[in-house]
Amino acid sequence: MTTQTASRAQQAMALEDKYGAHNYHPLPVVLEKGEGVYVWDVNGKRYFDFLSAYSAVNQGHCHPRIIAALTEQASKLTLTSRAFYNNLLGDYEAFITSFFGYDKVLPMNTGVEGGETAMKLARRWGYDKKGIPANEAKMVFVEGNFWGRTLAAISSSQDPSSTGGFGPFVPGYIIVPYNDLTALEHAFKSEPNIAGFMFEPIQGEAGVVVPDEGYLKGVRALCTKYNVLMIADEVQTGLARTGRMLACDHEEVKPDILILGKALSGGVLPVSCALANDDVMLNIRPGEHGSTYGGNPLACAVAKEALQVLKDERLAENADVLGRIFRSKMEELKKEVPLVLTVRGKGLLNAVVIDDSEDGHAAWDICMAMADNGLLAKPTHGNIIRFAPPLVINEEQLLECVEIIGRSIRQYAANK
Ligand code: IF1
Repeated sequence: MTTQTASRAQQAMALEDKYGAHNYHPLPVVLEKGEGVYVWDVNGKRYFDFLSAYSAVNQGHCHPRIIAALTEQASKLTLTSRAFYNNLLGDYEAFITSFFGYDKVLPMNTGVEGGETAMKLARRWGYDKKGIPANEAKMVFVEGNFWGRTLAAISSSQDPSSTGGFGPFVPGYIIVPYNDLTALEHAFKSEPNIAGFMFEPIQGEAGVVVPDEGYLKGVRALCTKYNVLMIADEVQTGLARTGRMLACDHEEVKPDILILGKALSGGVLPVSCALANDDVMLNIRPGEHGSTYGGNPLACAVAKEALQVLKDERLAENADVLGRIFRSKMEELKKEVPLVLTVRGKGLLNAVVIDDSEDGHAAWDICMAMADNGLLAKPTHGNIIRFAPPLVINEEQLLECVEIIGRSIRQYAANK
């Protein structure tokens, strides 16, 4: 690293420290370019991106087709607000509702806005269709959930780093254990005013927690039996990440409300949505929900192309095949290195649990070693390292990354 590039990196970090809120603790890497599975820092060093901006870059950084859609539309019309129609929204709505098989879509921007929208749709359906008494609607969430940083979202969290110092919280929430159909049925039986059950088909932030085979089907059956809306938060698991277009597709279940975000734009700009059929969607009437940027023509152009790329490049199939190879290689590593406790995941959403009993910083230090060796990943909940590359990665690149991961863990083990 020359003094000039070192100062560029240090200057960038110093500026953030001085002028930015301290609401993150990033790895000390300053990125300035991305293409496909690669990112480059200000020193020109290339890395494999194994975080994919938390599954927002499934199509790879700066996918040429998505960037072309962005730049073409950006010079025509970017935002009208919903005070008027625009020429792209209806076409995009027809496209995405057909793509996922729902009557209608409510377009928003961030993933958490998608969750808030789903919750308002569920509550309104509860009052207008299920007959829940006014202001008595309950929502069921699971332990270990993460659906964003708004007050409604953190109100369902048990994580002190999400909730501490932000109370009071949104009322009407019931929390049940994840992957526990008995507990879920007990909640449904004991509370008649439940409007919806919102959950992740695989828990991302919790550390890639994969439920037992049959859990999704069981949730679907219980929601139907007790007239509770099944709300799948696929902001992170959706859009080919787990080896199927949606994680719910692994058990062929169809949620009543589907929440999408992140890779819906291929990592180009915030685009999210809630999809539902008319009996749920049409209870919200004009002027009762929305957002300045929701459904803007730039987002419509980008999201339509981002979805088409997933299909045309068969990214779900690629994620399924390469994910199996990745987990088998990590299992081999586990046999050789005691530090590796658990390997889990589906498709290219995987995690490795590190034994941090001797050193609480083990996962962080391993991530620093991987960064030195040209691969970026970040721990969650201290000792869990998530491995989620863009879904455009090929087998040769994946095997190169397996080598980097193994070498880095061995280096850490040898030096600790
Ligand atoms: C950050 C975590 C992941 C999500 C699910 C909704 C949202 C998210 C399943 C909200 C967002 C992001 C938030 C981001 C880091 C990342 C994350 F570590 F914070 F928890 F992925 F695991 N549903 N997850 O995972 O979407 O409003 O952020 O667009 O830095 O907070 P958003």
